[in-house]
Amino acid sequence: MILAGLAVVACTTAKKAEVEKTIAQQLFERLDTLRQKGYMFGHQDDPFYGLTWDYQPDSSDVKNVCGDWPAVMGFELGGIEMGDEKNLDSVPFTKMREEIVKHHERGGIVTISWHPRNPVTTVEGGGNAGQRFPEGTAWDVSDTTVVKNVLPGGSQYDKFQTWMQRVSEFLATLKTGDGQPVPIIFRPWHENTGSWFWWGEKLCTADEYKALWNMLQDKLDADGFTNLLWAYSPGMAANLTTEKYLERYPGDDRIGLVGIDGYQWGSKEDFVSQLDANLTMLTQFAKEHGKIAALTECGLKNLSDPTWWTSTLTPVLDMYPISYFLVWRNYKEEWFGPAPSQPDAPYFKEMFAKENTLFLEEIKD
Ligand code: BMA
Repeated sequence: MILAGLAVVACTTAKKAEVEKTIAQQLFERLDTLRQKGYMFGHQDDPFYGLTWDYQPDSSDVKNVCGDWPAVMGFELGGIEMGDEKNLDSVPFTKMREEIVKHHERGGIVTISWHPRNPVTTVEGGGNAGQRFPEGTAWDVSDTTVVKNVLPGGSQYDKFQTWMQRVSEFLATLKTGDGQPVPIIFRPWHENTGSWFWWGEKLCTADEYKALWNMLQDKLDADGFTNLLWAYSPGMAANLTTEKYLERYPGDDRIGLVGIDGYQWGSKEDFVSQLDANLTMLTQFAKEHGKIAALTECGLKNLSDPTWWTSTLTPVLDMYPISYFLVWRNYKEEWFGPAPSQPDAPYFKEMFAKENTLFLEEIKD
């Protein structure tokens, strides 16, 4: 009897734990399961604009090439901190909210990045007030004390608290019709081992970087977000060893997904060998630390080699247990995704047809 009673208690507890899994934990498990089928394709700003269109309902260059939506869609918060109505790439935040919820409801996965302006050098009104790139933007590295200045005791502390509050308020609106928060891979402070953003390697110490990370994470935790799977993603680099990766890593208790951002800017050979070496390190790291690995950003600008998808990228990705790769946006002057009637479209379709590349239809529950 006692034993039976205990069994009931144990069973109820297990059930409760199941029920109490946070949305972020459930997302982690979903990614972990899907990874066994293959790796997902992701595209930044997919539903907003493409090479020949802007803001048409239910459109997507990817879908117009292969017939399916990307499994993962990336969205960008830059500008929300200023209270702007549109992000730094002119996407209205109201549209962004709609498309985030829509993609989640059609069974897709959402990831969010943030390129906040430089709190020291921006002026009130930011780009809209006439500041010219890179002045005042995330890419403005003219002042090397920005991170220090947003931390407690710094001159920009109060301003930055407001900026984080605006992020929090936007994230709080990402809910389905019945009030359920959308699961999100949240990926702030990325490419931090380079020095092109104000939170980059030469712009702050490792301790300052971690304090910056923690300040944002602690704030959003305190605000009650349990739907954010936190992703850490330095840039691909020749020297990206495990030690290097760990130098600014916020810690196993803070991170669910580990990534790298790696573009091909030079030769195919250099890209392939660096990607290969970095993914070896990353997937080993993920295994040892119990994390999901992903190529959180990648691409070849304007697909200058149309065969890139199948000749360069996937032969490397096929060798590693990554969750997804995401290519950046199809901006008319600089695009990383496929588009109809572009020379890379047939190669993209070939990649789409591969068994282990996952698009929306293959990941829906
Ligand atoms: C960059 C470029 C910029 C854009 C930024 C944020 O890599 O695409 O044009 O503003 O990402 O999306």
